[in-house]
Amino acid sequence: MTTTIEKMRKGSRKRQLREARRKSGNKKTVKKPRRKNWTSESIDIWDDANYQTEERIIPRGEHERRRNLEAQAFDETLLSSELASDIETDPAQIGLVVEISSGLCRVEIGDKTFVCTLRGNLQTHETGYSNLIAVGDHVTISQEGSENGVVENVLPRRSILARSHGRILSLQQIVVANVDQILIVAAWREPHIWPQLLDRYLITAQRNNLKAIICINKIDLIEDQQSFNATIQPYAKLEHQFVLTSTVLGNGIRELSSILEGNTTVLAGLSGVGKSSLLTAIQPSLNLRTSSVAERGLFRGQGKHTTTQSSLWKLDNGSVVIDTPGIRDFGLKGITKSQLASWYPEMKAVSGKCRYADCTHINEPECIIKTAVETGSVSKLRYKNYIAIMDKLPTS
Ligand SMILES: Nc1nc2c(ncn2[C@@H]2O[C@H](COP(=O)(O)OP(=O)(O)OP(=O)(O)O)[C@@H](O)[C@H]2O)c(=O)[nH]1
Ligand SMILES: [Mg+2]
Ligand SMILES: [Zn+2]
Repeated sequence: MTTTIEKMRKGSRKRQLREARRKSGNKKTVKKPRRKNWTSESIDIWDDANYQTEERIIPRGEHERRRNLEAQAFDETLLSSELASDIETDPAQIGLVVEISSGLCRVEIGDKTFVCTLRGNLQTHETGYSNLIAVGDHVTISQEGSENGVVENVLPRRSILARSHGRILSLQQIVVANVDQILIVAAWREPHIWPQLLDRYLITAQRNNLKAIICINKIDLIEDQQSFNATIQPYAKLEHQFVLTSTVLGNGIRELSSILEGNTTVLAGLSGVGKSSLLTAIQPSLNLRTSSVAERGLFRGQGKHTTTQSSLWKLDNGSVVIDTPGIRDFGLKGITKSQLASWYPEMKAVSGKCRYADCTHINEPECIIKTAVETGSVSKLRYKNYIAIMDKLPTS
């Protein structure tokens, strides 16, 4: 609801800015950010091939000029007015970002949802991130009509899940914000389980200080119990919650529901593993879009996503979940070869006992990790993945 007082506030804000611009002698109008259609075809998929950045490029110095201008305008008049404190503390204006698409976002305040643009003076500049807001963010908005608004500020985050930027190596993209835990979903088949990816996700969870839960879905597709056990046992042994599910047979759904209860959880996993299906199995009324690998018409379903945007849902059991499009990789940027073992808790536990202090645990003699692999206290599968991941890391 746009109250008269808010309209007045907006009107006077514009007047103040106009006046300040006139005084500073700069007649140029500040361009509004490009508005894209909410329903536009462009999709925000975190797959390297399709990756798009929302970073806007502004001329050097423009950011500072705008800040000075605002400061100048508001120094003069607003400070003593009651309106200023009103803007900062009005709890009705703080909302939760539940979906983002091409520069627009949906913000929930109570039982209302507003489609919002971002205030032009918000910049990614020097934040180290390629995006300004993410699903799960708490933001302040000013309303424009009953269904629209403008995001004015992003409130401090208690946690983030980030991934390496596809093209600009020094940047990271915030995938979601303010979550407690990450549910790593893999399918036993369709798409085929890929243990190395599980290890990469586990490293990402640790780097983001998020509790990780491993979920192996589609256990109705187990064709050989022995080979299943051999593959998943190393993961069941880790100190993470571990759940086996089938949305077809109903296995593990109640257990998964209680793991989510009371927490904010982001689901991550390849496209087609069944993330949306699991959420719908927990709460059928969600009825999230899902589609089979065959329907996608692609081998292993790795190229086409059914879920195309992250979206936040509040479930009846009191949990908050964020469904994401298939994320192939979070990137391990910043980890060097000599640090990799420290992200494997079972290796870290015995580290420092090798003959060489900078042992990479591959070819060096008298290596305690290699001995641990032989005796079985470090799994052969996890160690094999360790070597494969190591191969792609920089030396220092
Ligand atoms: N056999 C079997 N199929 C499943 C199971 N869970 C989901 N599926 C099927 O797997 C396909 C993909 O499921 P989705 O839930 O769309 O997968 P997703 O992970 O959300 O995929 P994206 O949205 O593309 O990231 C659908 O056809 C589901 O019916 C399961 O436990 N067993
Ligand atoms: Mg999905
Ligand atoms: Zn070693």
